[in-house]
Amino acid sequence: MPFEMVRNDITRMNVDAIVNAANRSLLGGGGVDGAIHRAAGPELLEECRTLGGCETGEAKITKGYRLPARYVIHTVGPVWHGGTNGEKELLSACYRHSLELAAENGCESVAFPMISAGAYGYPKDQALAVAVDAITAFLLDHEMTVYLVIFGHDELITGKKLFRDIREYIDDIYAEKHFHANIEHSRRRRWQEDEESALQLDMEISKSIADQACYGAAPVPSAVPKEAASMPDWKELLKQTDEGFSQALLRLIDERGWTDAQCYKKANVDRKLFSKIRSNPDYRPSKPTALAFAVALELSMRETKELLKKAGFSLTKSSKFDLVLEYCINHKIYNIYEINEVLFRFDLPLLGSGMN
Ligand code: AR6
Repeated sequence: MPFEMVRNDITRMNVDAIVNAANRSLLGGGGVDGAIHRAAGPELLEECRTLGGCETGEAKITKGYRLPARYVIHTVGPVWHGGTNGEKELLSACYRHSLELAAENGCESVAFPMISAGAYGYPKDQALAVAVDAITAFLLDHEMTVYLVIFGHDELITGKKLFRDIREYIDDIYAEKHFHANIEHSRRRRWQEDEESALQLDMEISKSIADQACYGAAPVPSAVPKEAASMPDWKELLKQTDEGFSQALLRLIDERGWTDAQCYKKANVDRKLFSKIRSNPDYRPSKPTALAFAVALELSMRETKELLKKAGFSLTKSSKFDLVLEYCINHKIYNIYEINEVLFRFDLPLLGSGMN
C-alpha cells in the first residue's frame, strides 16, 4: 500500500528510513526523538553533532545504526502558536523535505511519526490532516511506501465529523440489531428477497439474450420490471456479467479516459500490484483492494456490488468494515485517505494494497 497508517513504535519499523521529530539542535530530546536515540545507540548522537542543527521545516539525514531502519531523517516541526504563524506550511514542508531526502537517498519505504503532535502542541487532528495531505501529494509523482505511525491507542480520540457520523450510523444499525430483532429479521428477509429478485432478473436477462441469439430480435420478457426494460444494451450487459474483475477494472478505467497510474494512485494501490492485475485476467484481489478500486472509480453502490461480485465478495450489514464503506459510497465520499482514516480509527483493514 503506498500510504498506510499503522499503530506501532517507530523504532521497530522495518523500513529504509524513519523520520525523527527533532528540535533545531538535533542533539536529542524527549518523545519520539528520545526513543530513536535510545534505540539507535550513541553513534547517532555523534553523527548528529556534525550536522550543525536544522531549521524548522527542513530535514537532514543520518545512518540508522542499531535501528532496523537504514537511515534516520531528522526534521524539525513547528511549535504550535495557535495556527496563525505559518505552522501548517512549516509542518507540510517537514514532510515534503523529508520525503525528498528519502528519495534522493534511494529509500523505497519511509515511516513518519506525527511530527509536532506531541511536545510541540500541534492539535492532533490537524497534524494528521497536514501529514496525509503532504504525503499523498508527494506520492502522486513518486513510487514509495510511506507509513504514518500512530503511537498508542489514545492518539486520535477526538475524531472529526465524518468519523462521528459513521459511528452514529453504525451504532444505529447495531442498536436496531440488538433491540429490534424482529425488524432485523424482516430486513434480512428483504435483502434476501432483493438478492433473489436480482438473481431472477439476471436469469431472465440471460435467457432473453440467449433467445435473441437463437431467434433474432427478442422481445423484453414480460416478467422483467420496467426499470430493467429500459436498460441500455443487453448484449453489453451479458458481456459484463462474464468478464472477470481485472477486465471489468480495465474497462472502467478506459471508459473514464484515465491512465492506469491515475487509477491505481487514487486507489492507494502500488504500481507493481496493478501491473499484476493488468497482466492476469483471472486475478482475484482482496476485498479491501477491490473496494479501493470501486472508491477510486467513484462507483455507485450498485456498481460497487457488481465489481465486488466479480472478485467473489459482497457487502453485508453485519460487518463494520462493510458499513463504513456503504456509508461512504452512499454519501459519495470517494477520498480514499479520508475513508482510511475512519477505518483506522475503527481498527479495521485499510483500503488499497501493495505487493508486500
Ligand atoms: N513511535 C512513534 N511515535 C511516537 C513515539 C514512538 N516511539 N514516541 C512518541 N511518538 P514528540 P514533537 C509520537 O513530542 O511534538 C522532542 O523532545 C507522539 O505521540 O516526540 O514534534 C524533540 O527533541 C506524537 O504523536 O515530537 C523536540 O524538542 C509524535 O510522536 C520536541 O520533542 C510527536 O511527538 C518535538 O516535539
